[in-house]
Amino acid sequence: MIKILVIIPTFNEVENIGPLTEKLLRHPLDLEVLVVDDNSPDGTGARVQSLAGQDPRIHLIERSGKLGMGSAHREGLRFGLAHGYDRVMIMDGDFSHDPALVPEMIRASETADFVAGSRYVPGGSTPDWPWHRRFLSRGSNVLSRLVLGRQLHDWTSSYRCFRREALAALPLDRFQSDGYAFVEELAFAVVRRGFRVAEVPITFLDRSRGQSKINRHEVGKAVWNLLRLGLRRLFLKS
Ligand SMILES: Nc1nc2c(ncn2[C@@H]2O[C@H](COP(=O)(O)OP(=O)(O)OP(=O)(O)O)[C@@H](O)[C@H]2O)c(=O)[nH]1
Ligand SMILES: [Mg+2]
Repeated sequence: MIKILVIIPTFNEVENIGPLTEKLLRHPLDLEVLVVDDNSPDGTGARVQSLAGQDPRIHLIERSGKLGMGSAHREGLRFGLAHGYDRVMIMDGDFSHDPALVPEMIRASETADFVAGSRYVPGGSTPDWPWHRRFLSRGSNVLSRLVLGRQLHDWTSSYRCFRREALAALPLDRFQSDGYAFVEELAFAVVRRGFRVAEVPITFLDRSRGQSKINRHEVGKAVWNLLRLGLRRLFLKS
């Protein structure tokens, strides 16, 4: 059976992380979970540590403070490479990404090097969002398709699955963004290298517990990063 790692970055997800890891580990797959926690004040790290004591399939990287979601993804991806997993997945720790879709993402990865859970292919949706949030996300994906390419319909989704070989080809140390912008930068690096991509439709639900961490500063940084990647695409053809 293929070895799967699911990375979950967390900052204050103490109510979500237990039920989420439980659902993930119930799949009849050779699957392990890595939580990358940024010393959450609500005690997420301690909760995960106690879960890890009961189940060796749960791993924890505890960092000193809030270093950003993108840098947590990066740290998790490095762990995945170092420990020989065949597939490395990433998902949010707030149930916005349905853990029941893991087998479908893994199936899609049989013929794709990179699978994105997508809100913007037929069957995908964001039913909970007010119009302004839809507008922002849709708008940034329209822009991303113009700037980065048409290979993906959802460049900013952080529900993902990598085949090991694709991940190993990426220069993880050279990525410049640490926050939400990293998500796009990573997908762009995959596409630029000509890897096979696939999208699985997802219904993105709002978190029912805990607080949102996205803010205007992060959105601004993501827009700036998009422009930077676009310029690179224009001037560096490789
Ligand atoms: N390790 C780490 N995880 C983070 C950080 N910021 C956010 N996260 C986690 O990244 C995932 C996505 O963040 P969310 O706060 O849900 O952001 P969002 O999904 O854009 O916003 P909402 O769904 O509206 O709450 C969640 O699991 C967060 O706990 C961070 O600085 N460090
Ligand atoms: Mg969320």
